[in-house]
Amino acid sequence: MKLYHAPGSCSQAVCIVLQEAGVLADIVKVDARKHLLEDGASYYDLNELGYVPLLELDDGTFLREGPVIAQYLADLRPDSGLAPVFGTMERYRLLEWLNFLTSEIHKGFIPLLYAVAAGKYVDTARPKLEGRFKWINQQLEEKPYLMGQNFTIVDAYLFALTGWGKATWMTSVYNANIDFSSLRHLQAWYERVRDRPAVQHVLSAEGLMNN
Ligand SMILES: N[C@@H](CCC(=O)N[C@@H](CS)C(=O)NCC(=O)O)C(=O)O
Repeated sequence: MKLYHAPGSCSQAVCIVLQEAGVLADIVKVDARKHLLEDGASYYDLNELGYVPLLELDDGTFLREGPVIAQYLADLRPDSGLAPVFGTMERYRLLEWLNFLTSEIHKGFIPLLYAVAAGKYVDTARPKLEGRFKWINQQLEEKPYLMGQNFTIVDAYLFALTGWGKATWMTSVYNANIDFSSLRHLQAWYERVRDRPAVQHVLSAEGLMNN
């Protein structure tokens, strides 16, 4: 298997899931802004949509969409606990989180990432995003992870996205800083996830240990 990945992007969540699941894959770096591979080849030749993550399976077929790739990998290792079994109510809870993170947080960042073009839209997008993070903070009041006692793929996804609002490289390149100062449950969760060996491994491989 090969994972096409851009450090610090949403595909970081998939790298974390690979590590947590103990699934081996070659990580192929993509420059997601220039849409180039490290050897200069066009990434569009592999994915005409131009975005990461993209998983190439051993039979040469491709799987797109981060939340789906993460579930596929988690389901390869059912004992990992990274995703509840299909057909259970818990699986629908996981899907509920994945859909929320995709539509309300991941894509909620877009106006901030393209702030110059988006102009005044940032003024409405940022408080909306901060409100969503505040809601997540409340959800974490009485449990260590989003789904309860165990780390799952939704924690990996939220970790990558929360990093966008916290990391100094992001706030200097973009205008993506989010005020997390009063969200202590989210802060504690962030540190808990960051300190997991699999996450440390991924951050170190991406050169993002100091963010
Ligand atoms: N729907 C896709 C969106 C992925 C996405 O937005 N990837 C960003 C990085 S976080 C990217 O590669 N952007 C480059 C581009 O769209 O050209 C998914 O959830 O996997």
